[in-house]
Amino acid sequence: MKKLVGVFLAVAFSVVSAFGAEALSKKGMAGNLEVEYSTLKPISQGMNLIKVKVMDGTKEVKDAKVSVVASMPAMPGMHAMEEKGDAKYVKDAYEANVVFSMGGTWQISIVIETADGKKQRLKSSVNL
Ligand SMILES: [Cu+2]
Repeated sequence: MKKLVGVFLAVAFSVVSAFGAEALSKKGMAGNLEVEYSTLKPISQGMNLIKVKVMDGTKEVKDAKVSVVASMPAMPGMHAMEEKGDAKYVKDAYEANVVFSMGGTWQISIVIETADGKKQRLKSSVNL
């Protein structure tokens, strides 16, 4: 009986943590540009849609080339990994699909090349 209660609690907790996990939303600067990146669902192993908004002061930048690079340094038994997603401007934000092939901490680099050819980057990280 005790064992059964334990199993029940484990299931209940995993359901709570699945629903309790929050979608990602982070902000930072890439040079003089304010960058916000977010996901609709909690970030997880596999393919994730990442939305990126770029502001130059109060003006939204919609015509830049934006890419999202996720990388993880080598660890014991695993070579370094890098995934790149080129973003497209869709409706109200740039969107990129990025694959996280394993759990852990990933370095995120969002590269923004504005129409004037200037490249600026936001460095961040996510945990999954
Ligand atoms: Cu790894």
